[in-house]
Amino acid sequence: MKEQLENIKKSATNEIETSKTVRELEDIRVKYLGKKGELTAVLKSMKNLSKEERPIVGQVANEIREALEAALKDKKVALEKSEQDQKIANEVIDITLPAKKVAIGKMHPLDKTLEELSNIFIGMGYEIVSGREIESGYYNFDALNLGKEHPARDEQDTFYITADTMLRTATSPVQVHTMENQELPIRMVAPGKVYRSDEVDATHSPIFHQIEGLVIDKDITFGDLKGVLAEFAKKFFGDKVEVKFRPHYFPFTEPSAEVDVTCVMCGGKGCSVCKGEGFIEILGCGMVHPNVLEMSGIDSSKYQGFAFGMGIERLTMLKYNINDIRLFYENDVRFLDQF
Ligand code: 2NL
Repeated sequence: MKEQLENIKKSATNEIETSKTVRELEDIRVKYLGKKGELTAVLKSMKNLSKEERPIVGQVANEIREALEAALKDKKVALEKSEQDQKIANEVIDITLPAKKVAIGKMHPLDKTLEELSNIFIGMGYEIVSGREIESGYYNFDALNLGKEHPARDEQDTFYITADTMLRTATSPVQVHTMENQELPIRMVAPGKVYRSDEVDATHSPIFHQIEGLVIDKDITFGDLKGVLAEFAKKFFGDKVEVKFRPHYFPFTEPSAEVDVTCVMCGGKGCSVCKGEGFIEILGCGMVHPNVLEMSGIDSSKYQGFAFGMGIERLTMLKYNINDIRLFYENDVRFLDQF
């Protein structure tokens, strides 16, 4: 029986030493020390021993049980620690790995120009006003001195919804509504989408963006118009540009002019962008026609004003040397990333 006990001790000790997990260790405990365990079985069979043998074998058996319990406990502590170490090692974050690149979007070049234009005019005391994109013939044409026979009213040029409702062809209707509804003086700019029935090509799109300005007060002169627009041109294109006012015709202003600046590409020497002129046109402007003031209920003998209009796409193309308007609407990130 002693030999049997020694064998149990040997094999149990060996199994404990080579065990790899806390679970395995628990299985070993049950196998030897559990209710139906091998050592327990030996202890149970001791009743068959003689009176003399019983205490001797009993002592050995108890010593073995104590030794095994101690070995199990030590091994359990050791295994728990190594399992913990392993877990920590697995959870380590490698801070030397380069971070994932976060793709940050950019402002669209047209929005960038719009924001720049807005800031210039806000800086000069102008209010930003927006309005509807669907207008009646009165607000889109008549109120601007564009009579029933004006070519801009042609079905070929304007998107009609009904005979007398259409997509606005300029943002001027916003100014007309303001003249009708707002107290004088007025100092405003109206940016927004406008619509023309044009074929798409490198410089045309049926939807594009404009910003128009309107100032109405007592004693407003062409000198005020020149000062404001020259200041604007220098703020937008840079201090070095020369500004030229060239006589022009618009039905809604009298006198009217177009404004040119020295070519942003060649600085005035003459190139393909300015077609050898050295100057490029950036906007149209003029003193608001008395008919336009009167139609909106403003006494043209007491009040005068100036107005101007420019294309946001055109300004952006000139400023960044972009040669095709379609690039603005295709949203190719290789284009958008450049601004
Ligand atoms: C251009 C020219 C212009 C206006 C727009 C305007 C508006 C009212 C009264 C008078 Cl309510 N005028 N707008 C005046 C002159 C020129 O735009 O070439 N735009 C792209």
